[in-house]
This record gives sequence, C-alpha cells and structure tokens, in this order.
Amino acid sequence: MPVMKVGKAQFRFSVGPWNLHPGADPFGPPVREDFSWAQKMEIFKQIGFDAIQFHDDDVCSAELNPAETSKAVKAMKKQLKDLGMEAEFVAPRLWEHGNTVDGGWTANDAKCRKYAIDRSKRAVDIALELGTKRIVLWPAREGTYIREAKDPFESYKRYSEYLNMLLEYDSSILIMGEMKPNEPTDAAYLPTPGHFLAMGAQSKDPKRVGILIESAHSMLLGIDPSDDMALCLALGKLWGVHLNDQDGLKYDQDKSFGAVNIRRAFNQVWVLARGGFGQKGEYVGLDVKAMRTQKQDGSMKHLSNSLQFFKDLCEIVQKVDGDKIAEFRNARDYEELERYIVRLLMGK
Ligand code: XUL
Ligand code: MN
Repeated sequence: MPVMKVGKAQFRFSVGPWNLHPGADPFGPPVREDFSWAQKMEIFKQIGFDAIQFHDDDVCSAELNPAETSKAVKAMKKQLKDLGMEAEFVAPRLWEHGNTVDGGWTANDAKCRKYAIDRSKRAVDIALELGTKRIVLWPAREGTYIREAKDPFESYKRYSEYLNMLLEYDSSILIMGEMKPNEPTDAAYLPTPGHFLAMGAQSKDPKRVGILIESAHSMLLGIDPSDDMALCLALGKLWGVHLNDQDGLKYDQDKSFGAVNIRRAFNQVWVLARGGFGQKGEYVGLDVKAMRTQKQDGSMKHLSNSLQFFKDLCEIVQKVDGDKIAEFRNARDYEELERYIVRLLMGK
C-alpha cells in the first residue's frame, strides 16, 4: 500500500502472524481451523499490510542449526519479496521454551540465562538476514509472581548486562522495549517505557535503545496511550506501536483498535500525526485478537476493522481546526474544547 501521509506522519502498516489464530484461550481449545502460513500472508497482503512482525520461531524452529536456520531465513526473505512486503522486526520468543519458565535474562538459573542470550543473538542474526535492524523485546517473564522469588538488585543488574551483551553483539541493531506491567507475571521489573528508557540511558549505547508502545499495555498501567506515545516521540524514541484497545483493567484483551474508546484512539492517531511518526520508516503495527466466537471465514475482520478505524480517524485528524483549539486553550475554555472534539468524533 502506498505511504499514507497525514500531517507530518507517513503511515505504513504491519501485523504479526499470531494476530490470526484459531481461538484457543486459557479456558478452552481452538474453535476454528488455523490458516496455513501462505494463507496468512495472502490475507495480510489483501488487507493492505506492508510488513510482517516476526518472532524468531515464526521464521523457523529455534531448534534448527545455523546452516538450516540460514536456509529457512533466505526462503522467508524470498517469500516476503515475492509478496512485496518487508520484515518489520524480529522478537526472541523467550516465554514458551522449558528454559524460560523462570524468565530469560532474569532467570535464577545461569544455564537458562545463557539460553536467553544465545537465543536472542540468534534472533539478531535472523533479523539482519531478513533485512531489518529492529529487535523487539517483550520481557514476558522478566518479573516475579512473588517478590521474594528473585533478588531485585541481581535482576536489574542482569537486565542491564543482557542489554549490553545484545548491543555489543551487533553494532547496527535497534532494541525496542515493549513494556507491559503484568501478565503473565504478577509484576514486571521494568513495567513502563520510562523504566526501560532509564535502563537504556545507562547502557553502552543509549541511542540504540528505544520503545514500542502497545495501546493496551499503557491502559493496563492507567496511562493514556497517546501520552505514552507523545513522550517517546518527544524523546525520539518511538520506533514502533502495537495499536489495539482494552475495556478496563482486565487481562490484556487485544481488542480491535478504537473498538472500545474512539476518543482515546483518536488521540493516539492525532499524536502520531503531529509527532511525524513513520518519517524514519517506523510502522504502524497492530496487535489485535479476533473474538473466539468468530467463524474461520471472518476471523480476519478484526484486522481490516482496526485498519479501517485507523484510517477513518486519520480523516477526522485532518479536519481538526488548530486555530479553534488554540482559541479554546487561550480562553481556558476546556468545556467548549471538549464539545468541539466530541462533536467532531460524532461527525457533526
Ligand atoms: C504480549 C504482546 C506480544 C508482543 C510480541 O502482550 O503484546 O505479543 O507484542 O512479542
Ligand atoms: Mn504487542
């Protein structure tokens, strides 16, 4: 899809293969056939995505040796090229393997920490071969279920050592922390983008440490996602987003973008537009789940809906009258400002 220019922003769109799934949840099994890899790629292309977000083992099994891995990565690169798509990032999946039960780089067992760094370096190799320098870290199990389980001082030290080892492994990669305060653990060690940036600022190469903000993760923290995005944009650190929505403080719901709170979604699009997101090739990524009740033939509608809502909100953003807003702000008449915004969202 051609780049969508809105304000100073240049929007291109990405999606992860896990966003199409057969509907299993913690309480029940799959309820529909899974799509094959080829079908998923076709669906993504048809909906209008420009890039794919990968976990390392989406590309090939983590058990393959280096030669087999390189062969599989080349085949994936060819597939992407044939589809006219790119790889946005690769994220080491450090939460499913038996060696990551207690976490990756904060695990108490040194052998498990070694597994985490080795697997992460392998993810870097895969990313570079696929043609992307972006590595996403979602620190799924880098936290605890009970405070006493890990020594926090040791854990922060290990966090910092891990970041430095990865930054040193390749001098071109960009590390994007996707922070989430809880789930699966009770409490993550670095629950917010600010925590991660503070750790990154003390790393060996702070300019290569940035952020991917997921809307729902900010909401789980009680932070408005547009403010989280604006902070990172202001610092030059917003290198990716996972747009979605969330109904209150529950589990991470990954609802379609804008489906719960249109005003909150509008503010995200408005901030991205004003902040010039995408000028350096950053993608507008989705991280959304289809409802379990959906039948297979319509189990991609959460993706097309999310994109449609995003684009509809771009149209509204383009109608925002900056002079009017300045007038209301100067008069400190935020009631009138609210009336203007709400009616704009109602198409009035
Ligand atoms: C988990 C989450 C992950 C990351 C990628 O909440 O959002 O899917 O986006 O590892
Ligand atoms: Mn995500």
